[in-house]
Amino acid sequence: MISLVIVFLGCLLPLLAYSDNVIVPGATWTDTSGNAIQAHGGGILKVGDTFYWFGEDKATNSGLFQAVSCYTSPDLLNWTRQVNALVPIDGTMISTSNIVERPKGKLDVTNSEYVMWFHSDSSDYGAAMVGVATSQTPCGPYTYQSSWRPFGAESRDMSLFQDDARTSYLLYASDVNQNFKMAQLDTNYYNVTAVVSELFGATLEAPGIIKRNSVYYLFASHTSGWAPNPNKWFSAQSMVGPWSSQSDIAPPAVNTYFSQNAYDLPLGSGGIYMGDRWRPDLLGSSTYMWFPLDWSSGSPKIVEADVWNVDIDAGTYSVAQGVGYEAEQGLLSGAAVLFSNPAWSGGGAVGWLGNGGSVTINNVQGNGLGQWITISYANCDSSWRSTTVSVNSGPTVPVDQPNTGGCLVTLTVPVKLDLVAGPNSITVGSNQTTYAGDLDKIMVYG
Ligand SMILES: [Ca+2]
Repeated sequence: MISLVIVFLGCLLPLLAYSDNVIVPGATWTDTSGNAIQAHGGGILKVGDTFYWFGEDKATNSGLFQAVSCYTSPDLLNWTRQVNALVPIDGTMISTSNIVERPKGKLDVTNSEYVMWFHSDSSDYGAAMVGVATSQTPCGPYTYQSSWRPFGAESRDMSLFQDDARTSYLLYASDVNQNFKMAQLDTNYYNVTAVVSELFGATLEAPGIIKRNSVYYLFASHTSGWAPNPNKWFSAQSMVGPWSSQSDIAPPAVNTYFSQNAYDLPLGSGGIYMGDRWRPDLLGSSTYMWFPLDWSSGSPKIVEADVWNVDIDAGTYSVAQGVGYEAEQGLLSGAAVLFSNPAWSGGGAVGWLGNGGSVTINNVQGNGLGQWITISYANCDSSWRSTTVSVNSGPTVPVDQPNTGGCLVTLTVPVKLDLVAGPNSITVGSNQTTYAGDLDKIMVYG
């Protein structure tokens, strides 16, 4: 009997540990082997019923080229790492002393060939080229072809947009990132044939396009290095424009929930914003910020979803409804102080956490399973903070807190915790010698 139980657990635990049925922006996402997903600045290619996610492997935290990874998934939730799609080649523009960013793969039906485009650059970003690689299979490995400047002009941040089976476009930041250009590809997808649109002086990066009801929606960030900014959308009836003036895809104060666009995937009558939460001092720990894109207001907006699910077949998404607990209702300890301001949820928050200050929120209802908790906080420093969280006086778990861009601007960060079924006490800010962000509230999911 005992051995039977052990065998059963041995089979069950990996499934519980590694399969996930929700998307939690900002969490460390793991693949089906339990390793952190390394696919930054990524792009999605769908072939049949399989999604392929290409991205930058930054596991060594270097900005220099290590590999373009390839992950596959049937559902956008569970990802299996495959062979690397592109690996460095000494003495070329894709050596380990150069830059390969924002890889995007498309199927060229003319040649039945997969073609990957990427930002190909020198380590000082002075070369400013595009690179192209080709393969007979979606994950590759791809064969590097060449790097060059489209029409002799600079190309840095870029993406591909496939309009129909035979028509694709390069979207790229050109001319010292001042002018944003869209150029049609040739039928092989090996080169560009003509610039079809140019947004002069737009200073855009990190582009993507979703075509919806025959309207083209361009999504892009502005230029602020690794730091986030309010990402924008533009629309046009045709790829040759004219393009609308820019509009926000999220409240500008939150800087796109501290993320930058990487790819935009159609989903039913809406889409999915796929962004990166860059962490420049620890690039490999940068996380993925995917949110539903919703057009119900008539224009695209990010749905602020801390925990959500997607149904590929139905083309729909569902946002988990959590239970909120206000920090100001908690028990303050040490140097912690109560802040009052109508800008906070519930009118209050708790500050001076860490360095001896903490707050304990009691009667947090748990279900006895692992649960996602999000911490809503403000950090008006110019750099990241971190906080600790502990359940029922148990071990403290560190949680990173990016700067929020304002002392009354809140963001959420997720952490998965084991709550007991019934009431729990959650303590924030204990056992740390740095100052945590000001705590507005926590939300408990599941
Ligand atoms: Ca509050």
